[in-house]
Order: sequence, then structure tokens, then C-alpha cells
Amino acid sequence: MVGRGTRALSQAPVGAELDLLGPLGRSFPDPRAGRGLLVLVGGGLGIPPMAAAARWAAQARRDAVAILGARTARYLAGAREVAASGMPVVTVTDDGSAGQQGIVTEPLDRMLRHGAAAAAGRPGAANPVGEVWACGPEPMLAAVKELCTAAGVPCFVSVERFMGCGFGACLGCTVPRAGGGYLKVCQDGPVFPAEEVVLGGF
Ligand SMILES: Cc1cc2nc3c(=O)[nH]c(=O)nc-3n(C[C@@H](O)[C@H](O)[C@H](O)COP(=O)(O)OP(=O)(O)OC[C@H]3O[C@@H](n4cnc5c(N)ncnc54)[C@H](O)[C@@H]3O)c2cc1C
Ligand code: FES
Repeated sequence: MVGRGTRALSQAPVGAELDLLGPLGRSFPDPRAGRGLLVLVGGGLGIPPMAAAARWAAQARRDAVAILGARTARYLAGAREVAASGMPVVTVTDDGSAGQQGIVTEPLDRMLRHGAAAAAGRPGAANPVGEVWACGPEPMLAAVKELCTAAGVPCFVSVERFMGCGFGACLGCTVPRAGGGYLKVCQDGPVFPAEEVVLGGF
């Protein structure tokens, strides 16, 4: 346990009253509004937030699949909770200690390509992968964005920054906006349409 806040939370007894501020910022879009197969991509510590997203998609009866990746089986925390939503889960680890050996972009690339190939046989048909939601390390988000852009599939990324205030006052959490300027991750995000942000600098 490194941080004071996490230690305090871990030591709070069951039933303790906590003072919380939220919800803040923008979440992933309403899964009922999207079309086609929803692919959730979680990398490392980006897997636990995907458990809530998976439950939301399942409650909305959205056709969805999850791709979860971590360095080793030990770092797959939250994968069981994602699977509990009932959606199929593809697991990858860097060392092959759980699931397929590889990184999350490999199965995502296959899904996007096969989807595009299947759609190619049906003129006018859209790629069956309708939307991708991603949370994880920023190089992973950048790689996921690149694949989705190439496939023409809408992509939403959950971006992380160290946050001072959480409600737009301190400007400590900015991410470059595509086309110039900056966006506040706490208020404008943390979830952004991937094309709105420049990724890779964190
Ligand atoms: C409650 C909570 C909320 C969070 N909220 C957010 C959030 O809003 N946004 C956010 O981004 N993160 C969020 N995170 C995760 C964030 O805290 C971590 O910093 C981040 O996920 C890094 O994890 P890691 O170091 O374990 O990743 P790593 O172990 O370095 O990587 C995990 C996996 O990502 C994939 N990967 C890594 N690098 C690449 C690459 N270059 N190309 C392709 N694939 C790659 C691989 O499959 C790898 O196995 C949250 C975590 C928690 C617990
Ligand atoms: S955390 Fe203060 S502006 Fe975002």
C-alpha cells in the first residue's frame, strides 16, 4: 500500500461512512444508444473500471465482448468481475501465464479485420464491430485508437491524469485536444471520443 488515501480506505470498517464527491465528468456513452458489437478493451489497472462498464452493457442487453490484457496472470485483477457480466472475454498476457500470449491490440485487430472482411461480402453492410471502449495505459489507448481509426469504428478512451481538484479549477489534469488547445480530463473526460484527444504523452 503506497498512498495515504488507499491505506485509509483499506482500513475503513465495513459500514463506515465516507465523504464522496461525484459523479464527475463524462462516462462512456449510453450502451443503449450505440449499434453493433461493443468491444471493451481493458489493459492492466484499466481492467477493474471495465467491470462496471460490462455490467452497464449487460443491463442494456448490448451485444458485447471484452478483451483484457495484463503483464501476467497475477495482474488480471477485475477480469472475473468483467466475466460475471456474462459477456465473452478474451484474455491475453505478455508472458502467456493466462489466456493467449500477446497484447490486447492483437485480438482487437483480428476482430476489426474479420468484421470488416465479413461486411465486405455484404455491400452496404457496416463493420459488425460497432464501437470500442478502452481503458488502460496510454500507449495502449493510442494503439487502440489507431486500429479503430483505420477500421472506421468509433472509439472511446478513458484517459487518466493525476487530478488536483476534480472539477475543472486547477488545470492540473489536461490532455492535448486534437486541433489545438487542451481538454480537462476531470471535467471534459475522463472518457473522450478518441478523435478528440492527442494520446501518448502520459
Ligand atoms: C479505479 C480505477 C480507475 C481507473 N481509471 C482509469 C481511467 O479513467 N483511464 C485510464 O486510462 N486508466 C484508468 N485506470 C488504470 C490506470 O490507473 C493505470 O495507470 C493503467 O491501466 C496502467 O496499468 P498497468 O501499468 O498495469 O499496465 P501494463 O501492465 O503496462 O499494461 C497492461 C496491458 O496493456 C496492454 N498494453 C500495454 N502497452 C501496450 C502497447 N504499447 N500497445 C498495445 N497494448 C499495450 C497489454 O495487453 C498489457 O498486458 C484506472 C484504474 C483504477 C483501479
Ligand atoms: S483536476 Fe483540477 S482541473 Fe482537472
